This record gives sequence, C-alpha cells and structure tokens, in this order.
Amino acid sequence: KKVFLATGNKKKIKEISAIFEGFDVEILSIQDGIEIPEVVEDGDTFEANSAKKALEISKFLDMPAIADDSGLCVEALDGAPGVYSARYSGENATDDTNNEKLVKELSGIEDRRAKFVCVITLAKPSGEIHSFRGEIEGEIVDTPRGTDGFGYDPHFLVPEYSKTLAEIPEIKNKISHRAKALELLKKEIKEIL
Ligand code: ITT
Repeated sequence: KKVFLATGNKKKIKEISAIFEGFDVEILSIQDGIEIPEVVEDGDTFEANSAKKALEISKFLDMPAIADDSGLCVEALDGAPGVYSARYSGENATDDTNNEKLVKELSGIEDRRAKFVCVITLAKPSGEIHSFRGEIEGEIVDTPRGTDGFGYDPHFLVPEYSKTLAEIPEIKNKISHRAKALELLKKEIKEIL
C-alpha cells in the first residue's frame, strides 16, 4: 500500500519516514521526485489546515495522501504562534528569526508553559478524511540547546528529561506531538487504505 506525504518540509519527511520505518505502508514524498502545488493554509485550526493540505494533494495526485499541520502554542501568549508557527516572524521567516521573536515576546514573562500540537490527516481522492491529534507539553527556554530537530526544538524543554527536543532526537520520535498523532494513524491506516 502506498500513501503520499504532502509536505514541503524535509525535516517532517525525515521524522515521519523514521516513524514508519519497517511498517508495510510505503511513504512517497517530494523526495521521490513527485511535484505538488502549494496549498494555501488559511484555516483557523490545525485540523482545518491539515485536512485542506491532505485533501487537495490527494485529489491532485489521485492517491491517498497524509498531511501534517503542526505548531507551538504558548500559554502566556494566548496560544500564539499556533497555526502561524511557520511564519511567526513574517513572510521570509526562518527557524532562527522565529525563535528570536519567541524569546523576545516572552522576555520578562515567568510563565513558560507551552505545547506542540500536530494534526495528521489521511485523505482519499473520494474526499474521505481521517484526522489524528497529538500534543506534547513543555517549557520555553531563552537559551537554545541542542542541534537536532527543527523549528522551535532548541527552545522547547521537556521537563521529564530536563533536555530540549533538539538534544534528544531518538526520544523525540517516541514522545513528540507528531509521534503521538502518527501512532493513532498507524492503528487505522491499513484498514482505511
Ligand atoms: P508543510 O505545510 O509543507 O507541511 P510547514 O513547515 O509550513 O510545512 P506547518 O505549516 O505545519 O508546516 O508549520 C509548522 C511549523 O511549526 C514549523 O515550521 C515549525 O516552526 C513548527 N513546528 C512544528 N513541529 C515542530 C517540531 O516537531 N519541532 C519544532 N518546531 C515545530
């Protein structure tokens, strides 16, 4: 069975492929030379954007597709950057400029609680969709630590390990928002496809 992973983010492809390693569903992506159009993410929720990405690409390729919409929600910032996580610092945002903005917004604020959210959607060309949500709680630290992972990982401390997600790549793929959503998908994917 084959499914297309509808993302332009190579770090997501790496993490999701690792989680599906040894599982007998074949994951295709842009790294197999398949080109896909850009999907406009104009929804207010992770669920809406995830479903939109999966559905549009599934119809475009006429095969089942998976999409990942994810982001960081910071308690003291009323859930920001949330669905705007990728573009937090503007149109030409990079992980570095996003992290700079995050640290600045939290300066002088004691409450550091945050969570990562991931909504994975599996869509079929018929329009059928199945969505799965995973979350991980942590705390934002001002000084980045670790070089693995991507995005906000160097600033996201996991209290149970006293390490940021960028310091614990093998563990990240077992405990992360993405890992949790994908575990739920794995239980059902073979039946759905
Ligand atoms: P696609 O839409 O093509 O999948 P994207 O990077 O634009 O790629 P999103 O719209 O879902 O994906 O934005 C997710 C952003 O949230 C991402 O760019 C990171 O800044 C952040 N993020 C998501 N998961 C993360 C993780 O595991 N670790 C660190 N940051 C993460």
